[in-house]
Amino acid sequence: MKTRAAIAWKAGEPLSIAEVDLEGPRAGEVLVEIKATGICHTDYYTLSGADPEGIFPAILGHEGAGIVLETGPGVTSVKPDDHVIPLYTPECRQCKFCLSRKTNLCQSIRSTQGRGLMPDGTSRFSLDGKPLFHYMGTSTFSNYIVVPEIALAKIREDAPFDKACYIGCGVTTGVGAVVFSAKVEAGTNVVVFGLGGIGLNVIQGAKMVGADKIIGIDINPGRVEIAKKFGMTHFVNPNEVGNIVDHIVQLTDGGADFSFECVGSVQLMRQALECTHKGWGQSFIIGVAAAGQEISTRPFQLVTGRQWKGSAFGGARGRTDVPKIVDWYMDGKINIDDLITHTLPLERINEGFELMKSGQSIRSVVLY
Ligand code: NAD
Ligand code: AHE
Ligand code: ZN
Repeated sequence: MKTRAAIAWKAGEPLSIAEVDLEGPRAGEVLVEIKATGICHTDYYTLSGADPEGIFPAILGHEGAGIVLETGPGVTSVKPDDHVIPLYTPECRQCKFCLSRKTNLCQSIRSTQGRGLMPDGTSRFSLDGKPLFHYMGTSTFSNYIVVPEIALAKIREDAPFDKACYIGCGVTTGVGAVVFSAKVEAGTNVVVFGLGGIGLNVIQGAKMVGADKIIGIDINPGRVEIAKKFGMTHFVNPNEVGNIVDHIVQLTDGGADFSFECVGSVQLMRQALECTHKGWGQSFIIGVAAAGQEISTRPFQLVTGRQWKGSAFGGARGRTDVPKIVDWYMDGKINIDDLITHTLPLERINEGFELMKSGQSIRSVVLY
């Protein structure tokens, strides 16, 4: 079949819209009509050329929601007309990682996914007979996609696609980092570096679990109002204080219990670690730093009890936890609507990237 898609031909160049060929689902695969997709900073990161796994030409996008159209042989967990969110972190429930119960990082198809291919080592997308690469196993910048069954969370049918798509990455990453990865306790102090599409979800997760001080840090003062609405109690603009670490340590009487880096800057990752409390502070890296970047700190920071950790997809097990997060949204426990600042047709997807880069948008959503 044909599908309309935004193609990333080359690093650093705008996406171009074209009709591409999509092969039907093979064994264990599912054809999905994508109804809406968010634009996440990670899409920009890969498009920029900073991603060591970035390959071109590819169809980017990993924050979608849609409807199952057709299933391949052997598929049992979804059927046509089911509403689904594609998962860049699948959940096979059989690999060593899934069975460990210690991580959400299912590895059953990670190596082919990282090479832009389906689990059998081929692509379903092509143009003029030449293959185009998949991206993060999802490629939601295409109106129709083929994905492995284990990479689909079935969600309730009354959840609107234009909001549910954001649960495919940003909402789950931010709220999940608080709830699943850090298990933030009520009454603790939380610091969030970066108040964008991820950081604001960390803020609302921290508020949801009853954190005490919720300190937001951003260089964009335009983020203050929305962050307060989502639960931020204190704002710090690093350009307006001397030493940001000292400032936070003072604000929190010795350091934060938890910090989250949601920018992708190795300098901020260090500050995020060092502003946590001696003896027990935990700092979670969420931001994705460019190829070649490395983090550093004095080992003394760890000797004295601070812990440096990371969180991917909020520690969520996609098929199990994503439907629960959809319920949280539908029950009014989390707010998605106010974070989606712009909606665009696929033809204007490049404007969505510009809005993110210039700090004008929180999330732009493409509607098919
Ligand atoms: P975004 O562009 O919406 O937000 C980034 C925010 O950081 C903006 O508000 C910006 O003003 C702020 N910022 C930039 N430089 C800063 C600085 N020096 N100090 C303080 N604030 C600064 O991006 P996003 O979609 O929220 O993504 C954030 C990061 O998280 C990216 O690196 C992205 O790749 C990563 N990410 C990781 C995961 C994961 O699973 N680990 C999932 C999604 C996104
Ligand atoms: N290819 C990148 C990896 C980027 C990365 O860390 N991705 C996150 C999700 S970001 C979503 O917006 C993730 O889930 N990582 C775990 C994994 O297995 O990729 C790079 O830098 O190499
Ligand atoms: Zn993302």
